[in-house]
Amino acid sequence: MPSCITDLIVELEREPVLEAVRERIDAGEDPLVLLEECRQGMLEVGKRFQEGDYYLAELMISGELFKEAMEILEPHLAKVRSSESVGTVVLATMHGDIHDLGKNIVATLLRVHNFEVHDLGVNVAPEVVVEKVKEVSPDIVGFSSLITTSFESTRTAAEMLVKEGLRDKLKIVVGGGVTTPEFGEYVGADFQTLDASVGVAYCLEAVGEA
Ligand code: B12
Repeated sequence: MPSCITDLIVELEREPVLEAVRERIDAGEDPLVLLEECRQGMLEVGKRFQEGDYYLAELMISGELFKEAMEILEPHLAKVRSSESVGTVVLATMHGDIHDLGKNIVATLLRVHNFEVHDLGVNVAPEVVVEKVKEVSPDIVGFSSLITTSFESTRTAAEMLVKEGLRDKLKIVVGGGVTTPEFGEYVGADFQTLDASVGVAYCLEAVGEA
């Protein structure tokens, strides 16, 4: 059953979305529940885009709207944060892909759980990932993938980590709307998920904090 926030996002109703998010967060609702309702809305927007009912303009508006909703939720997600680092994560959206909303959520949630996060941004070349891994020796490398054009660069980055002898010292996690367990295998990842919270739980387990 789609929630009110999900429906409002699909209809691109900016003010009502932001109002509903504010009201429900003020009423003490779990920010992760609200985040998931927003994400469901984005999935439906994507479906309408794919079916030709929405165009790029609607896709862009939904992206901005989602970002604004996250600005309201983020301080509430960050509330539980303390200070001691439990591990290091390098995050990237790889070459060919400029989607970053999901990656940014993962970064926030990881920081909430006291990971040191090095977010390399979007459209990242595989070499940049390798350089960062050499520099910060992370426990985990996370790739966010929302479009099939970034599949090859993601795999290349993972292969380069193997060639450089860095792969055994870290876990690779992939996530993002178009990823599947098969994509995880293709990349040689240790874990794949469509859910940021599940991904963070895996990362905590990987560093012995679960
Ligand atoms: C918003 C959006 C945009 C915005 C992006 C804004 C931004 N700053 O990110 C804009 C308008 C820029 C955009 C552009 C395009 N888009 Co677009 N976009 C979307 C849309 C509607 C929502 C994506 C989104 O942000 N969802 C909300 C977030 C929160 O969800 P999420 O990313 O999945 O993240 C969650 C989990 O997956 C997980 N997660 C994500 N990353 C990671 C990483 C790790 C390590 C872990 C553990 C977890 C994790 O955590 C998040 C929370 O749980 C999707 C539809 C869809 N089905 O996803 C299409 C979609 C991704 N776009 C698509 C397309 C085709 C495009 C364009 C090519 C359109 C065009 N003709 O120009 C361009 C791409 C340009 C490029 N090279 O990248 C297609 C991709 C199709 C495919 N199979 O490859 C989709 C699927 C739409 C569709 N159904 O056709 N898009």
